[in-house]
Amino acid sequence: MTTMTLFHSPLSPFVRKVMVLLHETGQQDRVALQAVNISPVTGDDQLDLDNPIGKIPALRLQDGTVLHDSRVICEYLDQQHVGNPLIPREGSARWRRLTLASQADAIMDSAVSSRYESFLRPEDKRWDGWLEAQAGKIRRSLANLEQEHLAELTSVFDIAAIGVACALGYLDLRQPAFGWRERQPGLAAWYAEVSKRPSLAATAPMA
Ligand SMILES: N[C@@H](CCC(=O)N[C@@H](CS)C(=O)NCC(=O)O)C(=O)O
Repeated sequence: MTTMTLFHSPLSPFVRKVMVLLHETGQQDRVALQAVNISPVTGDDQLDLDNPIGKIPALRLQDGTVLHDSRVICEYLDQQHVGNPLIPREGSARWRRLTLASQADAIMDSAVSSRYESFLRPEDKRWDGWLEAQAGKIRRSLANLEQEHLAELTSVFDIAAIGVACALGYLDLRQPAFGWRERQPGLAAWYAEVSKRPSLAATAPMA
C-alpha cells in the first residue's frame, strides 16, 4: 500500500538513488511517484509548497511531513525496513561509507550543474572555464575512486555503491564522451557488473 509520495523525475540521479534504495529494500510499493519537470529557473508550484528550495527528490510522508534532500530521504527509508541496513548505523563503517556516498553526490552536483550550464544558460553567457573546473572535479573524484576505493565499492552494494552507480549512470546520460571507462577500467568493470542488478536496471535513465 502506498503511504508516501516522492516528487520524481526519471532523469535525476538524486531521485534515482532513492528509487534504487527502495528497490533494494523491497519498499517500492510504499511510494507513489509524483512527476515533476523542473529546472533551477522553472519550478513546480506543488513542489515549491512542499520543499521551499524547489528541488527533487522530496518525500511526503503519510502524516504530511516532507523530507529532503536525497541523503535524508535515503537515511529515513533505510530505517523503515527489516533487512540489512544499506547505511551502516554506527562505527567507522558509517563514516567511511557516508563519505564515499558524499563523493558520489558531489560528482552528481558537478555533472548536474554542468548540464545546466551547457543546456539551460543562454549561449552568450556560458563560461567554458567553469565547465572545465567541474569536469576536473569529476575526473579527480573518479580517479580517486579507482585508486583508493575500488575494493570498498566492490565489497558491498550499499549507499556508497548506489551513489557511485547513479553518478556514473548520469555521466553516461549527459556526457557520453567523458571517456571515464578508458581512464578507470576497474570502475568500469565494477559498474558493468552492478548495472545488472534489478534495482539499477529498473531505474536506468533513458534520454
Ligand atoms: N542535494 C540535493 C540535490 C538535488 C538536486 O540538485 N536536484 C536537481 C535535479 S537532479 C533539482 O531539483 N534541480 C532543480 C533546481 O536546482 O532548482 C539532493 O541530494 O537531493
